[in-house]
Amino acid sequence: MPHVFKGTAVSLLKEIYSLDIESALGILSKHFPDLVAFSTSFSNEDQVITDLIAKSKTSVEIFTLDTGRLFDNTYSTWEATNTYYGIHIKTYHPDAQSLEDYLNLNGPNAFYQSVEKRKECCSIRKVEPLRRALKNNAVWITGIRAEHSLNRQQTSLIEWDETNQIIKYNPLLNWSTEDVKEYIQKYKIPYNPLSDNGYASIGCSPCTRAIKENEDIRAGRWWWEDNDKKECGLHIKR
Ligand code: ADX
Ligand code: SF4
Repeated sequence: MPHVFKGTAVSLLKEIYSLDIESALGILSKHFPDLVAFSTSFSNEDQVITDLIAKSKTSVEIFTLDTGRLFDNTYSTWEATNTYYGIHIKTYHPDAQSLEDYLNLNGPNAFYQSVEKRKECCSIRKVEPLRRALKNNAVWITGIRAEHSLNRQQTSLIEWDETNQIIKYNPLLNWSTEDVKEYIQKYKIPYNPLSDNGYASIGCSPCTRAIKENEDIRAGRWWWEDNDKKECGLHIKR
């Protein structure tokens, strides 16, 4: 495990606070060569970050958590992104035995039965693979934005993630939905076409639906659950 701690996050925040994202990526990569990793779900936010990483010419690793239940459009966006940038986005999969046990016990769609079973599915398909992906890294880059939820409004541009013992960098924290769209249109980069059809936030296909006008950005995620339960465990603060 690299030697990083809460204090490192605080001093890095001061260092990069007023910089543009490409320069900040350069600073982080210089501090932690080959120990900076970006998790992409191929959301519009994540596509912007992938583009900025490519432009920054840093060695930031890009990985995804393939839950096995993503939309076909998400897999196509992944393929298009690999081709566009000439890269191979790394993938982490759920532990085969844990998933097999869960499915044999609960059936294929148990996430609709209870919050507990839904969280167990997220834990096997996303959270445990994320732990493995972050294990030997010092900085984790994500596409979370303050506009997504109240929880995320309490997030900082750079913060210490106690759960994963890692520095977390959220470069688009203060971007609006419009800022993200404008960037994608300006640079004509690949993006998930579902986002043109009301899918404001995109996760696994059985747990995501399109939103109606005036609905909250994350209303289409786990829509059958109460609002305060709508996190899968990737971004939970301890
Ligand atoms: S979630 O916690 O509700 O699933 P959300 O879909 O809002 O998260 O995405 C926020 C950020 O979490 C993304 O920008 C990305 O950094 C990370 N993330 C979410 N899902 C995945 C995934 N399947 N693979 C990799 N990163 C992901
Ligand atoms: Fe399972 Fe749904 Fe969570 Fe995906 S979002 S890991 S299918 S419960």
